[in-house]
Amino acid sequence: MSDCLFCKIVAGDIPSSKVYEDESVYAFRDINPMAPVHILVIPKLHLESVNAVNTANSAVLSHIFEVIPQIAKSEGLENGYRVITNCGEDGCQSVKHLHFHLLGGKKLSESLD
Ligand code: DGP
Repeated sequence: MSDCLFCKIVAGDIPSSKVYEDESVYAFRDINPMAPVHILVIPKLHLESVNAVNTANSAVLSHIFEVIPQIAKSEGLENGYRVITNCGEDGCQSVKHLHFHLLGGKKLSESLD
């Protein structure tokens, strides 16, 4: 989508600190890190949120969850990590392109709200 920030990052039109890329997935460091390691893992395909996942596009989701442990390992997160996706207004989703926050590198808060 031409006006989507993360589509522009995937296209290289906006610079990012790339951590991983393959044919369908892109991962880069969050501009406002909430933990020592804070990476955004996204499908290259523009999906607005988890609400846009369906049987026609869900293969990229399983692939993302194959990739996340590889990234976690390469980032040294042997002691664990957290994966979060925010959805919609109440979920405080600010960028309307499906993304998974990969957080780690410290003992994270038990609170999820
Ligand atoms: P969310 O609130 O779940 O929609 O998270 C969006 C995240 O995207 C937020 O943690 C900050 C990050 N972000 C926003 N703009 C940019 C950007 O231009 N570059 C990078 N690397 N991250 C961004």
